[in-house]
Amino acid sequence: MKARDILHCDLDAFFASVEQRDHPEYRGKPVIVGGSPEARGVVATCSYETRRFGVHSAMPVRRAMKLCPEAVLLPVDFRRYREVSGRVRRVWERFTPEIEVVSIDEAYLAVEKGTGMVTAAEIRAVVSRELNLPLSIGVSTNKLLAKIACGLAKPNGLKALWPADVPEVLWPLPADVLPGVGPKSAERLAGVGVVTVGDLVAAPVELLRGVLGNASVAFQRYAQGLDTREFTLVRRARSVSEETTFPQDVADRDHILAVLMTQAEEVGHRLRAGGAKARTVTLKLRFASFRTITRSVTLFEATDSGVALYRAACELFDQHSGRPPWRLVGIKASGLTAWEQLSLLPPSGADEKLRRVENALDGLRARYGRQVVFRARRLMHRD
Ligand code: TTP
Ligand code: MG
Repeated sequence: MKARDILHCDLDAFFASVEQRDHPEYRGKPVIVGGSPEARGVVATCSYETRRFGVHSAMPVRRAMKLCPEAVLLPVDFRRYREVSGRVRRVWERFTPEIEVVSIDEAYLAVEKGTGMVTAAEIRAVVSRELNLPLSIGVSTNKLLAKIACGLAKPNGLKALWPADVPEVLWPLPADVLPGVGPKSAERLAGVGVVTVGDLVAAPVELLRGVLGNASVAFQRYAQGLDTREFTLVRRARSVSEETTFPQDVADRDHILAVLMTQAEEVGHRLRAGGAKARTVTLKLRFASFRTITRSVTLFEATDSGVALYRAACELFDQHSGRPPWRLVGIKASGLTAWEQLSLLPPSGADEKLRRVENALDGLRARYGRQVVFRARRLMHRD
């Protein structure tokens, strides 16, 4: 398994945030989403304004309304939240094909080592800008530390928790920050003098066995920040794509090619970030008449190179460009293969050189964000 940075992404007060976004009059107010008190409903979630009053998920709504009488109580609109959840996932898929979806508002993403924080900041910016929702992200080298970091980042924050920070940051925290240590276990641990994560590391395993049973060894490993759980791709993106609808129809071939180059580089970057290569390149074109065509080509060898994707798209464009002007252009890379299945053919000298250039670009981008890298062609046509 290639070394990766792991992101744990979790939307803040998800159902309540969607309601606050769609109904500006609820913003900044305590909001509870849940069943009706008459039907003995429970709280699905509540906005952070409500949490100050001690209200939390799974609490009876009747009790919650006593704790926070001014709260706005809203019914659960699952269809809406599912739809929003799908949009959020599509944002995640723009950044990496390696996604482990955990729940309606939560996922682990694996990205190239060293790029975790920059990618996380970009994801948060996109979710804020395009979906107007607060998202917290924790970054580390394994799922456990990423999830804990996300909890520390909440609400609406970004935090890294690297293995080297474990003694200083993780050990002073209460033991129940570890996933799986619920309030009941925490109470019983406190009974034997184990209050913090650090106490858990230091405690003799026989002492813990009385409280946590057979899981004691696993929890002690967690307490040291160790986590060897596999990254399970519940849902691996089947394609990576980019498309652009122009504010005004474009009749200039060079302009189209410049946009395709930008898109191809973006798609190539995302493939490399996710450790995947694509076998098929699809060009999408929409004409002024709204007629839309897609044309594909299967490559001789799978690629993650922006230039190779661009070349294929360019050829497709020249074969199928039809009559200008164009309204939309897009590129899709599909037929994704993972690292293990890559070609065994040795790369040719030219490929090797290109690979070095693209690695350098990825490095720049990892350090300075996606805006830093422009090729001359893109600069010519930048809006
Ligand atoms: P969570 O991510 O656990 O909670 P949250 O997003 O509301 O708040 P935060 O992550 O900031 O702590 O759950 C996601 C959604 O799932 C939540 O908005 C509502 C729903 N949910 C329930 O319906 N019942 C529950 O008991 C929990 C925990 C969540
Ligand atoms: Mg959440």
